[in-house]
Amino acid sequence: MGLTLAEKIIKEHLVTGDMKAGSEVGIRIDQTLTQDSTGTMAYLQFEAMGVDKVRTKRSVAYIDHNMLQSGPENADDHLYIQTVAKKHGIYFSKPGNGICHQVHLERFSVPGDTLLGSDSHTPTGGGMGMLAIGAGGLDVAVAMAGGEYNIPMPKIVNVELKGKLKSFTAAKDIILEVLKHFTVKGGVNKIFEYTGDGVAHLSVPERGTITNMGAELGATTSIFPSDERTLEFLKAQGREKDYRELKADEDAVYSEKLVIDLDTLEPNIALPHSPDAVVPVSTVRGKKLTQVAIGSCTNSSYVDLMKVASILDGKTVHEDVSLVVSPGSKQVLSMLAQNGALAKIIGAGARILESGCGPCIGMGQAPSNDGVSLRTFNRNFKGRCGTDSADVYLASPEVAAYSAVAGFIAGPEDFDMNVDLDIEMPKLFLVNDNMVVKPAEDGSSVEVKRGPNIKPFPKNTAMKDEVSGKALIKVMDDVTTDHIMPSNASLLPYRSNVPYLSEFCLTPLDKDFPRNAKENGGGFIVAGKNYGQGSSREHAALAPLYLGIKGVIAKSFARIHKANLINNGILPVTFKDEKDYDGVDKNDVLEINGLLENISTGTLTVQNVTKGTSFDVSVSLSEREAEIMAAGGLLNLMSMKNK
Ligand code: MIC
Ligand code: SF4
Repeated sequence: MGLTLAEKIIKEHLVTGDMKAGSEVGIRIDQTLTQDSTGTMAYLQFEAMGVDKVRTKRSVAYIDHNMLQSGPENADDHLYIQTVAKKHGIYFSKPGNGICHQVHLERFSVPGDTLLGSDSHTPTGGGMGMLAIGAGGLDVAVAMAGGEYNIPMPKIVNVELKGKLKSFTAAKDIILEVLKHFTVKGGVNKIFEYTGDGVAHLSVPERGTITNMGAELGATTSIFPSDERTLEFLKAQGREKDYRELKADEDAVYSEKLVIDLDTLEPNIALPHSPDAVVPVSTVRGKKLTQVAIGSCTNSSYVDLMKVASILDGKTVHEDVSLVVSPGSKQVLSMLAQNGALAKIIGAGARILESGCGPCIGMGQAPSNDGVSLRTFNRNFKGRCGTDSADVYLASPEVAAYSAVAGFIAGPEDFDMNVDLDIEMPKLFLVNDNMVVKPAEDGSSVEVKRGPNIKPFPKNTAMKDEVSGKALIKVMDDVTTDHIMPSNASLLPYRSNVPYLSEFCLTPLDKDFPRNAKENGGGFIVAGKNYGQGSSREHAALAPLYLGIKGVIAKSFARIHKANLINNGILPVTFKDEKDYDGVDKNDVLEINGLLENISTGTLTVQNVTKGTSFDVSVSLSEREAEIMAAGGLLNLMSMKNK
């Protein structure tokens, strides 16, 4: 029986376990990436492991999330990351060099390598035929120290692309179509593997748009084959030597299959407030806009922005619309500047932001109250843009540019068919890596600079046999990490300061949660399905840990968040019977006994002391995870083992 491409790469990197869907495998990691907002924690944790030099082939620390420097906090963080990187063998990508995923695709990605990144959109590298996975900072720190990375062996889903996109449809429309089909819950513990004759018509950056936003499916990752188009991209980046052909066997077996006909695909749009609320653009055509934002790690490649420039050429952005454009990397921005496309974009009345995450993570450009924003990004969760009452739609750069001029969401009937959107990927990109600082050959004399914003991370204590406490909050399905640990312009500078951040934990859902948790000495979180979807931010586990949260009882979990809870010794359990969710109310006192003995059996009983009832929950942990839980978190376990 043949292997899928993902299986081949896992097999090549397999350290422990057997590749049976659902059972845990440990894989060797070739490359890591971090960004500033998760990076500080990851490097503090790495330092705690006492390893001099990273043991990966390539590790890169990017600064792209928080670059406003509205106070000294994030400049301090950047300095910490820069010095810690230099000392320990890590490349450092300076602020302004670009968004981690875009730059990594351009300059560091290698087909067939494994990449672990402390950011949920790390799967962008799947566009290059890498097995690229997002994880919490601690898992990335372990990988930098040479440790394996553990995941439940995913099921492999096949998405077959047939035909060729019409000139005004885009890679974004493909991934929106996949999201419409599978939803934000549909990808957990699955890898999406793209095949079919349509693949050959997509360039590496276009493939990157698709694998990037595969994160919104909750998927482990997404991957494309490495083929002629991959070689073409690597050649254009002056990295031909990194090429290797890779594809699935002809007789590979997939667990599910979706076929998308590119010839008939129409432009899509995701409605507020979820990336899977996808409809054809034509159904919301005419909706008035106040803002259009083009950029993010999903859609800010050279070709994306060249299309935008062609559409905007000689036009004027509608008077009621603010158009902001953030090119994905220094490479993209300099090429647009050199060939005149930037002048076309500026000429139309766009505002140019630096190459970074910017508005995507709420660092500036919050829309007005009740504003309507159309963005080329990957997430539109309520409040993420910085304005609770705003409505955010997600679409392709083409739709965004036409809409900016029209002043409303534009449908195909508003597109100017005379504009040539058949933009070829350049034969040679402008390569200038002078914003990438190399690590020291010998880091022993490099001094790591720690500003006052860098506080120690909280640590748990060994698991006790009995845990009890109040249900401090009861939340609905699809709670995102943006709800658990909001990230906006005022909070992002404090990513190295968990005590401060914890004062905002879960406040979008319950203003009193942090105070309530502290007053009660901690307790439980009760949740619906897909708890913790969205980002990889470990802060969504660290802040609850700081507030004394002992366990989360949910209908189901998002993969990365569940791993982050376990790594920090917070018990993640699921209702055996989902109906029991209805029987728990906020402030009920809950108790779980016999944890030490029963944690590996798969079932625990929760006593609802307030109601005098009880219900069963499942605890699905691998042996390794049960060991981590018992030690009160991964760092405790590692230091116990090192003694
Ligand atoms: C995001 O898109 O939400 C982020 C900000 O990039 C996060 C990482 C973080 O919270 O720092 C992610 O996607 O993992
Ligand atoms: Fe940055 Fe947005 Fe991409 Fe996250 S999703 S890495 S915030 S651009």
